[in-house]
Amino acid sequence: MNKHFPHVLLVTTVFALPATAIATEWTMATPYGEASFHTDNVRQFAADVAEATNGELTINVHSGGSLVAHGEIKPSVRRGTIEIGEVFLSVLSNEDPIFEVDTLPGVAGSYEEAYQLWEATQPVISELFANQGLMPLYAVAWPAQGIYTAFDLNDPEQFDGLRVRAPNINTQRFTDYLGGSPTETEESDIPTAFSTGRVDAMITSSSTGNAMTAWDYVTHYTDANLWLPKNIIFVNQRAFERLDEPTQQALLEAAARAEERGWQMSRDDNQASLEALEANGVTVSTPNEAVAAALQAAGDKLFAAWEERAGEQAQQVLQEYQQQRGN
Ligand code: PCA
Repeated sequence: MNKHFPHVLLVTTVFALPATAIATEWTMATPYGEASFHTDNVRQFAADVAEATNGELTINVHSGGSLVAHGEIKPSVRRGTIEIGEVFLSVLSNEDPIFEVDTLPGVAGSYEEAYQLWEATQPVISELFANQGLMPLYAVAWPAQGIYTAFDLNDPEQFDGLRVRAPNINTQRFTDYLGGSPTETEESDIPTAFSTGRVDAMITSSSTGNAMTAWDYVTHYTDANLWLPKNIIFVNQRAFERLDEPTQQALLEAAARAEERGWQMSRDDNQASLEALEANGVTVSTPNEAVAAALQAAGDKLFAAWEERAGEQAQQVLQEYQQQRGN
């Protein structure tokens, strides 16, 4: 330290900072826990953004609904209380039926089709978000949904009165049509729901079964390939506009990479999770004929009910997707 000119050091330090060094910090809320590949992907996305902007934009990720509950994430980003969030897209179905088109059976039964469906619906979804001052950044599919039970599911009558945990309204309807009794439960509440006997079964993916150590509660996973629903990551439009142009670009580029990486992570995590389930003693199988027929009948009903709810725009988007897919 220069005893005679202490201010020299101070002045040098201040001037050493670049003119644009007012770093921005964003708060991000996600609904799924640290064991989810979606959260992994979000964390990599945040790290990419920090690196590409030299720390000008830092995204602080709060996973598992720890800061904001799932249902409050979108309203909070809308209000600007937090800048960025992730939700399970189909939980927005009460706002518009287009948000639940990825939780309908027979629409997209593979990753390729699920991605085509995302491409087909993205413009409408972006428009609906934009009307609320929000901007989607990317979306990533979960592995196909299946059914976890504490017995070998081989007869549709086993659905009678079965208390099934479901992640969204359409899965609840589907459960209803099968004769079961659905309960909507957040991922983080799954262990309590089983341990307190509130549910006997659940519909979700291999990934969530693995992340939630399903083998603690169930013995069988019926890999029914019901549908591949998505999570969507979105930002408050005004917060985005407050960023300078290079930072906006860096964010969008990191989002594009996160989308590509996320879909691959989903495929890989599906494989790894199916193996983990089996390694932990869960029997994994596909539905037998009788169960498949019951799932098909419930699925047809679900689809018909959606068509009735859906407006012209949603139906048209679905038709365009189906034509592109070659149906
Ligand atoms: N996991 C999430 C959504 C769909 C999935 O596979 C859940 O069950 O909550």
